[in-house]
Amino acid sequence: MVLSGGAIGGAALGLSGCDARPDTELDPKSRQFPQDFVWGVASAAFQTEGAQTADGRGPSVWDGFETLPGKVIDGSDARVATDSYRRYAEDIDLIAAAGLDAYRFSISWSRILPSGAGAINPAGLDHYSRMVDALLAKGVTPYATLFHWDLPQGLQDKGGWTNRDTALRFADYADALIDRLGDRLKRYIILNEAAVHTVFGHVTGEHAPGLKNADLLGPVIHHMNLGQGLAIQALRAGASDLSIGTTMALQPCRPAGGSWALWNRLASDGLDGLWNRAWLDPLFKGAYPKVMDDFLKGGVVRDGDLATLRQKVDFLGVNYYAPAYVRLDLNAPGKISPTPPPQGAELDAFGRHIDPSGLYEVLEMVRRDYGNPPVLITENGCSDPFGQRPAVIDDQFRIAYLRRHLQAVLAAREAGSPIGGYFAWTLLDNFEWALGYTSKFGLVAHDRATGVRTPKASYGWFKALAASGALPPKP
Ligand code: IFM
Repeated sequence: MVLSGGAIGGAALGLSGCDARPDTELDPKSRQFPQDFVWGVASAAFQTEGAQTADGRGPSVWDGFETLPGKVIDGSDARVATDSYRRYAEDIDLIAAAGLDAYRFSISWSRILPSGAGAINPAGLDHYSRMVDALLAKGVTPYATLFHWDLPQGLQDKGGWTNRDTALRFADYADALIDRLGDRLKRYIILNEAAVHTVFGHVTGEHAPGLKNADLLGPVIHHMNLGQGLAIQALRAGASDLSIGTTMALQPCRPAGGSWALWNRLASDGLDGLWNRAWLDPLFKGAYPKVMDDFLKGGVVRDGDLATLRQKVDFLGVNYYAPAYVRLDLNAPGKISPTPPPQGAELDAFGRHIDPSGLYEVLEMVRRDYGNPPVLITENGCSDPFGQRPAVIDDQFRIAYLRRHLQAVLAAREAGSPIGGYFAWTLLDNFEWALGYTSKFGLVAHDRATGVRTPKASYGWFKALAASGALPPKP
């Protein structure tokens, strides 16, 4: 990762307990989740829907990006994906058959407004209306994410999130949704992992729109935060009985070399500011962390904006996979470089540290620094080994991953975090962005040749957990 010099401008020295803790230190007193705990699975439109030209959908930034040579490692695309635009009823059957309470999916902005703004496409709204009805008919509560990285290409052509106008258009989109779906769709998640879209889409260029310019960080971050504030206002103006949240990819940011590596602490504190706090501070405090000062120079933030960014949310969505390890790198344009996890750390298929205590740590941060809001774990899960074909059906490694992270959730609840639900990522093996289909996160395998869906061992395990609410101990 490469971030501009501003990234470390506000970094403060000082130690915060940031080293991994063994699972045994997170042993909860009780392994029982409460009766009203929400069990669900999560997905995203671009990764599952396919049907990219159906019913008047306009292109998103990912449509063009996925066709560029070298951008998706297996040369694949999401033109069909899991075909869930057409086969959503089968997906819903799987969710209902597992006895899950909720389905978190995302809405494709360019199905509703094909060029991102202007005329509404009723056929796009009809699709999600049918889907919401189908979920409700099966007793599954829909949670809709408004933005999961698939910005309409029409808006990208005008600067995308670097352009303040995109924030206003986002509010129009929210308005169109509440107008048509608000009588039945009551739970909304505004942004998904805005930090990932910002950094990988605008700084490293690994995701759409494929830009590589750290100077864009300030405008992109601010306009996404602004769009979020305006969208929340639009939703609340349309209905008074909504539950609205937003989802962040929270990561403990750890210095290479451990807590005493003071130089590297400059980098890890800088990353914490940009990755976590540049989103949490505006929402909960109406301010940006100091690290953002350099990035926001030149009038990006206008009078009145900060009040718009600070909105009441009914929950914070936390996505967690792994901690980030970084070092100070004066020769890198950004001075922050990613480093491998410490030697001996247990790694996932991405080479990331499998560390449930990192989840506990970010929940602790939310509790301590942001007023302890209600939390939903809106994503957590792990991939098969890269390139694994066919998918691992007896996926004991995934069961272990889920169990260990849910143990951290129980421990965080006992420490006082009001965590009301957990959504596994994801229902079906699907299009994993730049990794194409080489990475499989599903509780259910998807055969791309036939479309057949085959539940894995983890699906059965999660089903039993949702039924009992009792987390099994380590076998
Ligand atoms: O597939 C992604 C998802 O789109 C966002 N969160 C992380 C998942 C796994 O990498």
